[in-house]
Amino acid sequence: MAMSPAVHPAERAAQLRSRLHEASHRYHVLDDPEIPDVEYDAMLRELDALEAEHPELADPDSPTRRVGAPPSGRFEPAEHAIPMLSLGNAFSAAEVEEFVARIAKETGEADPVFSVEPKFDGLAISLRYEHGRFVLGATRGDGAAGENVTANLRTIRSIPLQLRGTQPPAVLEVRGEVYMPRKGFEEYNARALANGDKPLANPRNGAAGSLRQLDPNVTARRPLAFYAYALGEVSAEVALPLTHSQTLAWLRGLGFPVSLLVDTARGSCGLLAYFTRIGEQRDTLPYDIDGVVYKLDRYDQQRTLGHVSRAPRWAIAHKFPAQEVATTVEAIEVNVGRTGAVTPWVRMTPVQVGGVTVSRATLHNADQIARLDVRVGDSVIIRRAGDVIPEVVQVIDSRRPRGADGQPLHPSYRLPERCPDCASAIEHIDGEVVARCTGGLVCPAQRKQALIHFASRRAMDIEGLGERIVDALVDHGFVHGIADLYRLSVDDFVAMKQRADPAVGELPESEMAGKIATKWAENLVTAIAASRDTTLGRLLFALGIRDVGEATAKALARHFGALTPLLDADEATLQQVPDVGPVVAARIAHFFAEPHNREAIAALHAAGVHWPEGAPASADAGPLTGKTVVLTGGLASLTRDAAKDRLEALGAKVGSSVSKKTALVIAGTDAGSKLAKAGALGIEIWDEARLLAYLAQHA
Ligand code: 9MJ
Repeated sequence: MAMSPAVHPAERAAQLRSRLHEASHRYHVLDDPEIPDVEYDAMLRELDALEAEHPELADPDSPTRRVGAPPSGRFEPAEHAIPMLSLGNAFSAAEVEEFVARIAKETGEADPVFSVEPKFDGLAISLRYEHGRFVLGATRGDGAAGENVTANLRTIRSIPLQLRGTQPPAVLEVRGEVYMPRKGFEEYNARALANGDKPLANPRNGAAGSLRQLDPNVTARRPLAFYAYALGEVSAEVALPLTHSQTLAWLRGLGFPVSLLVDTARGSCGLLAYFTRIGEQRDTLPYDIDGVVYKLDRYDQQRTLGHVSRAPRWAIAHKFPAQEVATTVEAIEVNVGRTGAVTPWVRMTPVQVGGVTVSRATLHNADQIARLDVRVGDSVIIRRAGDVIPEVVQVIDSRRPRGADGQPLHPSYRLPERCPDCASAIEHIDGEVVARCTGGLVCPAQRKQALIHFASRRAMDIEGLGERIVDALVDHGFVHGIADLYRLSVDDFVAMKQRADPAVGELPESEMAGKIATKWAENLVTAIAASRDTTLGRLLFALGIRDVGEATAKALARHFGALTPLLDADEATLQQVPDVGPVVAARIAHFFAEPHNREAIAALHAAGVHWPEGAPASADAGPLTGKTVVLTGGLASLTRDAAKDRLEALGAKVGSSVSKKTALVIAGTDAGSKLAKAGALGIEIWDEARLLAYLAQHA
């Protein structure tokens, strides 16, 4: 996006304005944005800088001079008595420090107090109440006038139709954000896909599109919610609080939802600490946020600072690093999973998203490919949320490579008919979203995934046996089935390493062969050997039975106590296990009916894999049955997973947070807030020694 020196500033400004106008039209009027927000922000900043540097380029119609887009004309216009401002942005700690320094200078206060708030990613609206009744609701529009969407807003349950309290103001305008909670968004899209309707691109577009429906009955069926964060016009008789944070508390009292995450903080250190704290919670929040907002708390100080064309000078939005960016598709490939599920994915030009470089994104399934029509060469928007695999969310149609005849250069993508790993047919059953390779265990891709799962931490927990090593073991014929792992020697690993691609990252560099390779191989052999001593629950989970997750595997182990009665159980017996319904019971019975699966289990047994067996559990079997135990802090003599296993074997449910329902808290070293909370709630607390004594007693 950087300006090339060859381009004249006036030309560049014109180019940026035209692109920004187009992007803004697509976003605000058509509800169909085509470029990611970061690109828009970057262009706007470049234009802002250009206009500041070249005052002769000033233009009252520049996109830098207004807040949003004009009303689309589909709704009645609604003028804002007080303009609806947007916020300036900060993208780094340095910009926040600069903002605070400026405010400190202009207010003369060294350490001013700020109201700190999450920045909700939805649609800004203004709600007008006259004598306590909701009379008008409008979108921001261009800041001076928006669209009258009162009828639609009335359908949102978190917007009060009547203020609480006995003496409502003659006029009160409350501003805030309409958003779509993540759960509602996901449920809506699942239904839309099932009904063949167009799914929503993301929760923000979902909120905007839903509010701008001409039929309020449609809006009423969309899962929307509201958070209040600002005031508009307020009639003169109201004695307003002196600070913004007090106003938010007052609004709560009037019946408005105000986020519980709002707080106050002092100085840039306080603001940055809040940014970090909210950033850590971001992925677990029930709604999307794209940053935090800092607002100078005292109204008298806000007035001293005033505002510029678009935004108040006393507030700033501190944005999280982008989660959505544009890049180019270099190839579309498929990956075959443990159950044969075929997942298409794109290899793309590497890009930074939210601070991480990524070069692959998932396309989920064939339906998603058909919906997006992703092709090689396309510019696409990808999104990365938390630790999940990045996904392709949109194709930028206007950037699709086309020939002189205007036709796309590349055809629509079709899933291959044969598995790229074993050439077996790929089956796409009508009504099922997922296509599957029919190769079963002849398919090396499925074998590899089964091995990776078998070795994973929550399964057999073989440290160091990751994807790359499993790939090499299967590709070079060292391992076919899971039991083969237990036959591998140090020499096998060293020989495999010599044959494997020297670039394989997990393997030591080839020059360092010799001693280091031997040490590496010894560690792996030791880790594999250690995994022989396991639990029935882990083994059942490790087998990778479809739909048998960790919790079901543990429930099966507890219920049957031993492997043999489980192997012989029919579907009706299996359904007596908590949480096992007819589908899962059928999967388990089919799995154990397959001779090759029974052989694999026998081979594991023969290779020395063992686990304690006991009597089948009755409903009140374990001494901790029905009790929730929470582990906090570090334990010296056993891992947290091992402690969890042992407690669960005694019937306990191991929880992650302390509440009134917690029966017992095990506090290791450096236990923090959970321990304090347990103390406050009067919950029984044990140290590690007490836990070990108890486990020994009940072994
Ligand atoms: C959002 N989007 O969450 C403001 N905002 O205040 C919060 N937006 C805002 N405040 C004044 N928390 C103008 C915009």
